[in-house]
Amino acid sequence: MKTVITYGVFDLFHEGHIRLLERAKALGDRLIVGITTDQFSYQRGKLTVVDPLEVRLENVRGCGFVDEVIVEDRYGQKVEDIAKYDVDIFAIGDDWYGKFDYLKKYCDVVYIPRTPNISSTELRGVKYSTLRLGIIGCGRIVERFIKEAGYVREVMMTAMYHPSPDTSETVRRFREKYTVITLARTMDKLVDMVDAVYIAAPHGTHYKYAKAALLAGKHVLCEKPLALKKEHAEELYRIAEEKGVVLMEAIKTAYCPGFLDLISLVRSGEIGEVYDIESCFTRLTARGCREWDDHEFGGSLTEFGSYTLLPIVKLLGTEDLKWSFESMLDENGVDGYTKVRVTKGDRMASAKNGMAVKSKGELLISGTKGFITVEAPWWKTTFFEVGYEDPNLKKRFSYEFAGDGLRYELADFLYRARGYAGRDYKLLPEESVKMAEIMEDFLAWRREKQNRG
Ligand code: C2G
Repeated sequence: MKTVITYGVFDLFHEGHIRLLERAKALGDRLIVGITTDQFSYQRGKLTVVDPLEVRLENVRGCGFVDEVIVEDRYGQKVEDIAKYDVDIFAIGDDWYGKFDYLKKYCDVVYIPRTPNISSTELRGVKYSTLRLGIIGCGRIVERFIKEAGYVREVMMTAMYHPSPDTSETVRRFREKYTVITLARTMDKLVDMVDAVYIAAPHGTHYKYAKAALLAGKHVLCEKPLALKKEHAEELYRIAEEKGVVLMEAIKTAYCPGFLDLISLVRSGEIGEVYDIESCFTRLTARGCREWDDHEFGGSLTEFGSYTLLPIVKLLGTEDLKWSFESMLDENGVDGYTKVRVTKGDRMASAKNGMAVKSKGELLISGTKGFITVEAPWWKTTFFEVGYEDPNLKKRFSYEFAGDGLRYELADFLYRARGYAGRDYKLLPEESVKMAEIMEDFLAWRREKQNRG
């Protein structure tokens, strides 16, 4: 009796998969198939898997060649499975040629020729056409974004808009580098050319551009902060709903695997009731850039507050919050360091933001049963520890945060733009609106402080 094992995602189950499984089965008597969980696929960089695990398991189980189906959820599992299931042959498509030679120590390894001209990626492209994305602005983040979009596939940057393309040196350099991205001379032209818009223009322009794109019926992914007035943020979400399009604030932490797990863990009651949240984001920022020069909307809170306030609104909720500010302002009245204190009844939180002061970028959540410390830089949430009264109970969790992490928000945006329901728990409109309200209050408070001199 010869046991064969193979692995895969098996998304949008197709002819190529069936033929692979048929030939794998023919290599022996019993075929086991390991199906990758959504989370593990995500970790391996497959960010746009469509079918849920249950569907993928059913499809493979029902194809007629498979004797047993198992779930693969971690690196290194294959070695363990080979021993556990007494496997004789490991089989895999030859797109993986050579990659699994290390398993030859444990069993035979067979690479099966891949069926040409069919793949899950192509099927996704047929079922859902590639999302054409127009970019507004071309600052530092845009280049990172374009690079990250390469990992999401199925998204293509096709056009860009800038209010003064002929005089801006940045636009000139950008166009030289990205020749396939067409320059749209007006916002109207841009929205005509694309399915969705990514806004990476200066803070003060987000509302205007987002509104124009939403009114034109386009999905919008907007850099943080989405808006600097509560009313504006509310209006944008209302238009998005009326138009049936997606509006997402691009706070990358909200979409990254570690942070999502952290929030679920706290919500499951692991550390009891949360009474204090302390978050901090500082980046020493040289003078002569937008963050300092934009006297109206620049500064440390508008720059980093979307990160530091995120765990606070997620864990304390958005109702009945009160807040106050302390800031260090420069000669132009721009805050180089700001601390926001938030309370909700007897629960409390603080958010530290700095461009002129350096501090440790940690997140600490304190509850009635325990606490969580997220190692700096916490906004990537690659490692956190859960501590209790009894130090022996300490638990540790680690996660991937690939590249610049923008791929996670972009993959989510793509999912939602394609109409998947139930995907918008990661950053709720009311959370985004609450952060806009806090920033609006802050800017009013800062103006008053500036006027008082
Ligand atoms: N396949 C094939 N022909 C195609 C498409 C896929 O033979 N036209 C094979 C792949 O080579 C793989 C299997 O079908 O052996 C499953 O493919 P995917 O679902 O794309 O999974 P993959 O990412 O290749 O996962 O660690 C290895 C992975 O688990 C394999």
